[in-house]
Amino acid sequence: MDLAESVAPQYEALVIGAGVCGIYQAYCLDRMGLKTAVVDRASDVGGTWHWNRYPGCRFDSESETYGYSFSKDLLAEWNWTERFAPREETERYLQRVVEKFGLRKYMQLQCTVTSAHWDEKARAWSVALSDGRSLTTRFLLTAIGLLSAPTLPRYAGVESFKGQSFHTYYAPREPVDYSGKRVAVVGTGSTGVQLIAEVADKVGSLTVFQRRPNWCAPLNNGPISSEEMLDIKGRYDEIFERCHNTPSGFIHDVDPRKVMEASPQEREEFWEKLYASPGFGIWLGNFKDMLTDVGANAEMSKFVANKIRQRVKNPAVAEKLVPKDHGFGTRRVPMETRYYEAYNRDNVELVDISETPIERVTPLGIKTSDQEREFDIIIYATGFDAITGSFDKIDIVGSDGLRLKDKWRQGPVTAYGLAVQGFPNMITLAGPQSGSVATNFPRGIEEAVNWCSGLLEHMRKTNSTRVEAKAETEIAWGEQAKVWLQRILFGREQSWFTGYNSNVDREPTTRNMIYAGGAQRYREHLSQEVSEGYPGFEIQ
Ligand code: NA7
Repeated sequence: MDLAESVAPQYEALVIGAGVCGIYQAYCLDRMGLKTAVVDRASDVGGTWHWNRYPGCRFDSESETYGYSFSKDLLAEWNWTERFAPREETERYLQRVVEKFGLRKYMQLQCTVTSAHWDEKARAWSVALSDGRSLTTRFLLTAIGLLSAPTLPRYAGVESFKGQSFHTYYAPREPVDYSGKRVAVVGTGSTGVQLIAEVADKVGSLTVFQRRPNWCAPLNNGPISSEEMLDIKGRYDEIFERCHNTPSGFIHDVDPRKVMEASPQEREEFWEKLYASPGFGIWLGNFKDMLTDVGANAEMSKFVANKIRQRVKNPAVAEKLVPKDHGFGTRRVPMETRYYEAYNRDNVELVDISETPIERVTPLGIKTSDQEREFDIIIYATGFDAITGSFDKIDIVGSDGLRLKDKWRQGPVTAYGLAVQGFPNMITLAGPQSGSVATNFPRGIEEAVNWCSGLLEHMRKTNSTRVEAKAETEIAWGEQAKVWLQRILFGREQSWFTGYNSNVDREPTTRNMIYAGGAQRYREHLSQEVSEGYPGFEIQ
């Protein structure tokens, strides 16, 4: 179709992705009465919670902080059954939201977007799908997830393995029978840690291939009784208010003291309490300088190292599990349930591949520099080309033939993580440098979706059909992102938050991927844009 000749694009808004973010955006578009489509390559809604079917998958957000806050009716209806809900429950929750608010009619599933090209004359995006169709839309809203481009290791022979093998993201829908099987897990990030702890007592043998250990801390999960759920329902306003006022959008807020302001005994007691408490408190509710000061961080790391040494019986194995190259919390802290105890089992072996590197995957198993081990199942918990990886998979071409992939080649460049100069009418809802990355995800995306919906409403009221971020807005935002990242120890470490991934063709340097200034400051930036009439954007 020649867009220039068409009266209007087929859709006013096209959302890519039917996960947590896309579903809420669809709800807002529905309420605004815009002609909407939501496309997703999966066979059902749920995004992350549709895909990651590996054993042990669950979130590390307190369940009552993970649900949407927009509907009192929904909050009153839904019962979470565990402090930290498993994948299956969250998937059911998202499916229920879609049914409850009549959003199914917008969903076009098993539709992979292959390209999106901006047509200046039509002021619309032309979106190509893998099934051969092409859709046109005024606004393109990406809700493609932070971790939806899984990466396999680039070892020789990965394809040659004769047993069953999969990346955790693509774990089979059908239950896998682990009993009596010789299972290998490669990778010890949050995913590997959940998986290892869950399957250790269900397999014949488990061999963990660890490149770098992470600092893990107990999740302290437990059931939510019906009385507790009733109590939570009565406190939702207070719970969301609290999340609204922490930098991370979680219920955990930093302690106003510095590490060295507390006596050794006070420190020990505080850390013991955090270690025994549910969730991210130990990471995000710690002393205020724990994540910014090397000395303060080293004290905390010593405390956690001792916990690992106490929990792992074999001292040589314990030493391999204690990170030596980074401090506690300077990479994402995997939350665990009896993870370290898994290594006390006779059927579990830890292979330190920094000492004996993997040379290749063979038809029968994995060959390290010292021996070949045979397996029935190999599970790759090797992470993602995070945040920008799923953008790179779509051929996104803006005005003047500019490719997003090229623009972001040296790292993302954005206005508030939500828009990109040269890519009009595209809102990157959970994009790099947005407030959704380093936060309790549903809290972050509600902010982004509300802002986006407000912008679309503003454009409707002013009869505008084109919005584009200004170059100076991007420059200023890039500086903001850089400044905040440099203030935290996190910014110096190689992890997915800083764009590191050894399995993709990219310099292994840290990238300006996240905005670490905190949710409150981020909100202020967005509110200011609105109250001042969007000065950071060109609206026509
Ligand atoms: P992560 O946190 O990126 O962890 C990936 C793990 O896989 C990590 O231990 C890596 O070791 C390891 N890895 C990656 N590539 C290889 C190769 N080639 N060989 C051996 N080991 C490798 O991903 P997750 O899926 O665990 O977690 C992602 C997020 O999901 C998590 O933060 C939560 O927010 C939810 P490395 O440390 O790079 O040496």
